[in-house]
Amino acid sequence: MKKDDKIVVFGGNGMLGSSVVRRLQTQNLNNIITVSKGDRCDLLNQDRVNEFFKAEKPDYAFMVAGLVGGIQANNTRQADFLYQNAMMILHVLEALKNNSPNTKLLFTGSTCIYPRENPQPINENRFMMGPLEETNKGYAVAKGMGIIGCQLYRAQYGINAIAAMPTNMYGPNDNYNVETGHFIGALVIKMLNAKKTGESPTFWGTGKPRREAMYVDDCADALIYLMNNYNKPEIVNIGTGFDNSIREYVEIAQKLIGFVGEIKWDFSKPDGMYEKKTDISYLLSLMPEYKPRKFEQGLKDVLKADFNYDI
Ligand code: GFB
Repeated sequence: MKKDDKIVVFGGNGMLGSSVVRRLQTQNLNNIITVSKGDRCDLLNQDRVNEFFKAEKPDYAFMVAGLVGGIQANNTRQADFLYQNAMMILHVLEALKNNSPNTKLLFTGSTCIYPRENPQPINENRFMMGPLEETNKGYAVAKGMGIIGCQLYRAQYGINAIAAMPTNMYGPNDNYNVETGHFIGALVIKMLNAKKTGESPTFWGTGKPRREAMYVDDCADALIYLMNNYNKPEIVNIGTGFDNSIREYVEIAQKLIGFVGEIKWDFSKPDGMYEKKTDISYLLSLMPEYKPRKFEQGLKDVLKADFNYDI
């Protein structure tokens, strides 16, 4: 990407989209259009998306928009997650084909596209190799369809569409709603609140599942790198390569924030996938300098960025 290139970030107000914008700006890339929910370009409306691409003809488009949420939001709104995420990427691909075929597209999926059970760490070749996790089936099918969409529009129409699969993320501008958000965002809010009130926080499930936790800016840097350097149909994992159990994350946050009371667990809530550590060897072969920060550092960074809480 060069200084004057026109770059669109779909989902530019979200956690990942806003991070992509911030990180582009640090590279002096400022010709950026952000598109968010409620804007002129409603991604659920093919006509609006067509008009947008016809008018703007951007050089690059980061498709990081989507209906996203944690395990409970996914599990209880499976049809919405399926429909909205599937339609958004199909509309973008179709609009590109008809109105702006020279735009390079980067689509973000998710590691939940992989089967429920995998040899760890999960290599990209596990896509479509087995039954999906039930708690996010709708989202996973939509994101998997997006991958195939990118590959098929590339093969049939020559669209330069690439697809990256980020692992679980947290960071500035996260969704801190404890009902609909992901685990790390909820962990931060619940632990800060426990420290303030002295009341025990309650976490979901058994605490045994293992997850990676990637700081969103590290993901954004990898996406920007891929946009600049990668032009193939094969998907690329963006993870950390290291994981912890949910219980271990709670202990780390407890120690860092300084809450000494009891932790409660709500076993009626689902655990989801037992483990999903990503194999990031393909990404490292493309971007040898990729070095995602450790969770302890990222937690300090997000506490400072979003809560002005300096440790
Ligand atoms: O991050 P999370 O909501 O989503 O939950 P997934 C991760 C794990 O943390 C689960 C546990 O085992 C939860 O039961 N957990 C414990 C909590 N306490 C909490 C809490 O207070 N809030 C939340 N949210 N979880 C998502 C998918 O799955 O992964 C999405 O649903 C997406 O589609 C994302 O793909 C990457 O990791 O289970």
